[in-house]
Amino acid sequence: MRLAVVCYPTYGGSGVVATELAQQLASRGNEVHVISYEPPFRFSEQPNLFFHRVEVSDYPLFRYQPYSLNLANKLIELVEEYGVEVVHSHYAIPHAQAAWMAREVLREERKLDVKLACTLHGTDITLVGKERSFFELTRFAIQRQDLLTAPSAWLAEETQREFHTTDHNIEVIPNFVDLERFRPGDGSEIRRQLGAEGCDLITHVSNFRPVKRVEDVIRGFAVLRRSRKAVLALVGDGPDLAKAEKLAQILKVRDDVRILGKLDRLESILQATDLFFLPSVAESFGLSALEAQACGVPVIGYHAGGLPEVVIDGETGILCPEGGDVCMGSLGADLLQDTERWQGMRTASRRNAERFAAGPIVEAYEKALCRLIHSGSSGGPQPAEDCLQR
Ligand code: GMT
Repeated sequence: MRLAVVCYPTYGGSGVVATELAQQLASRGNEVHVISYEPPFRFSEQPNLFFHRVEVSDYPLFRYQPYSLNLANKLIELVEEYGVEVVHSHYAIPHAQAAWMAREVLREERKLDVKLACTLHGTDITLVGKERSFFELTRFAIQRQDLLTAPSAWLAEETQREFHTTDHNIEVIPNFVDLERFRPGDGSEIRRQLGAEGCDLITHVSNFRPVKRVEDVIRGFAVLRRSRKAVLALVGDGPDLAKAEKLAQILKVRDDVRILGKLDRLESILQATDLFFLPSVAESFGLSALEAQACGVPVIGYHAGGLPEVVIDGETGILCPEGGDVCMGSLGADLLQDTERWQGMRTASRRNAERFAAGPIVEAYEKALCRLIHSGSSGGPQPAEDCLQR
């Protein structure tokens, strides 16, 4: 296959999934062109994998740069130049709209037919896409895709509920994890560096947006801290980080909070971690929770969104009712107190993560995309075997 992958390059799950999928598909012999405004986080060069930058014009008349137009234009050029067969957008806005625009031009003027696939990731549906100023175009563009996927059944249902995409089956293909890279390991050196020797290490990783409820992380930690000697590591960056720091000061736990920023080797900190906190409003999947479990770290979060599809409540973590920061802190402390139960959860977490091994999940994507390419302009399912040439 020859495919274009459109994604955000930033520190966040959708860019990570898009990049890792692109790398895996390239390793399997497909020609993959990644398109964004800069090379994505976790992108590295390898055979069959190419990065193309979307150049954004800086004309003084524009108060807001029309990125979607630059992207659509780039897609037209790439499809023509490399014979791209399918454009796979990650995160609908504005990628799905730009891909649709490119396809219209290619069909009308060049008589070329490129297929469109879009993986929905979360807030593109649950927050941004729902906003009135985006709603109509998002609904239109996702209806025009030949293939829609979502990482959880919850997000697939939310999409159908919000956008009434009844004529579209959304294929659920979960996110995956590199089990070699994310695995239990010796975290003693990191614990030493963080001043967390002889105490518990709690970690939260995110882009610190309101949806992550980072203040609940701090409140939950403050509760846990009442009965346990513990350190909290905050990994990542975003608009609510300053608020989190302020609250830590108010609750008098700031001395036990380590603000680490964006880390390339996330696995090192996870290997040193005892509990992972993720109290999001509604996480479509929670890739960081999967990476934590792969390192043998139980997750404490809320029973919301797609998280219960990734964390098994009572087995690989604890899911409190939404907004239950006190529950998070006190049940987290109880778990750490009960070493035998905590060890059992560590083992179960790793086992649970093995359900999300990259191999079969990448294969599911490959088959779905292949089927599309060979489905003809009227769509219609084709057996996957006809698609895969290897
Ligand atoms: O939707 C977002 O907040 C952005 C997106 C990202 O780029 O980080 O995160 C979403 O996609 C991830 C990959 O599929 C999921 O693991 C996250 O759960 C999801 N975030 C939300 O739904 C809040």
